[in-house]
Amino acid sequence: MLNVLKLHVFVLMLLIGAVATADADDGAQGFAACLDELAAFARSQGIPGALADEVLAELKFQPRVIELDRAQPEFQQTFAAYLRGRVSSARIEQGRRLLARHRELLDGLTREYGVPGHYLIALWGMESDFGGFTGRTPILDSLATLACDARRSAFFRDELMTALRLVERESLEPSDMLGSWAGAMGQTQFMPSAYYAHAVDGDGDGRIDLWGSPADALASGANLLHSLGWNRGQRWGREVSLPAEFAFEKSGFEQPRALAEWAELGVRRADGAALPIADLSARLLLPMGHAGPAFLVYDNFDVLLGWNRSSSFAIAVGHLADRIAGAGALHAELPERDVAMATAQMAGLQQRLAELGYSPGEADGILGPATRAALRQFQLDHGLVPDGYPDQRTRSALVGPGDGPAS
Ligand SMILES: [Ca+2]
Repeated sequence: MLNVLKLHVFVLMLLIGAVATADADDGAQGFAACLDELAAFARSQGIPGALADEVLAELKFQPRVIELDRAQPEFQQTFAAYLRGRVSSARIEQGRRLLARHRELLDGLTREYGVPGHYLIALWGMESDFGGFTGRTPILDSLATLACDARRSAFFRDELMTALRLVERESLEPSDMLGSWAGAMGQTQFMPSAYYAHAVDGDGDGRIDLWGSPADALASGANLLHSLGWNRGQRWGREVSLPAEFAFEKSGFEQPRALAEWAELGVRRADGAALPIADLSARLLLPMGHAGPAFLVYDNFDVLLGWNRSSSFAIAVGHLADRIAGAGALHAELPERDVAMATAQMAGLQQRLAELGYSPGEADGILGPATRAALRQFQLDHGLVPDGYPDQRTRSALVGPGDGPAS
């Protein structure tokens, strides 16, 4: 029975063209064999054999890429540090200049795709500092190295295949395809699959060049957001102010409420004005807990999460877009005393929550929606402000005082 099963698995692997994986340790040797299998797989996918052989033969194993893929940040950056790093005054000013310079193109993109220009400029700034830095790693090397590594083999094999199709379709020179260590390319930092499916020719020269053409990058960003379901005429969300007495347990990504309901709960615009009257569903996010800024986010926030699954990223894009369009700084102070938590410390909190019967999700050291929901429940049960944020009081209640840096 076991042998039959093994045979089935073997046949299945042949059928799906499974690729042997090379350990970082046996590096180059396993890599050569893996490249042969990738070439065979490429042919089975209808990629011209001559092209695949020629491109793959030149690829080099990149041990540094494996190191970066394994690296866990020692500390999770605080939201305040993240936001300061990405929404700087220099970036806002350059964004405003570029918004003016590309006005005509951007207006056309808004008509066609529904996305206002300031969001496209903000994403351009976030991804590559407006084309100033697009990465220096040969991405075909990166993709092949990761495809030949066990951890995420199938995902990167498919991205490598798409990259080969791009070489053919866009007549790209493989050695010119530089990007991030994980294979993101050009001024929008698209993975090959996004480039292939969503990039468009913005300057009308008949080619899609995400490295050299700002117009192609901006149009491609607009097309991707449109494909992800951008709602024309709606914002990403906004900063809000909360009343002195507020039921913080109503916050969180998984708890949508009608805008009118938030207004009834006393939520106002950050400047104190009433919320707009609109038939919108919104969620209240408190990235730094009750002591930090509060945001109501709308459906377009989820569209930004489709670009990059990080709430900090999506808030930073939305806020940067607002600033580029002329808005002022956040009304709330970003708490200065907030200390970055070590990844291990955060994982310890998650483990403790699970031991106590809460459901924080995987103990990965990342403060995601499930962990925040578990923290809110724990805080409610222990008479703490239920904001889903592990401030010092909450950490002490969970694991006892004296654990980790005071904040
Ligand atoms: Ca073009």
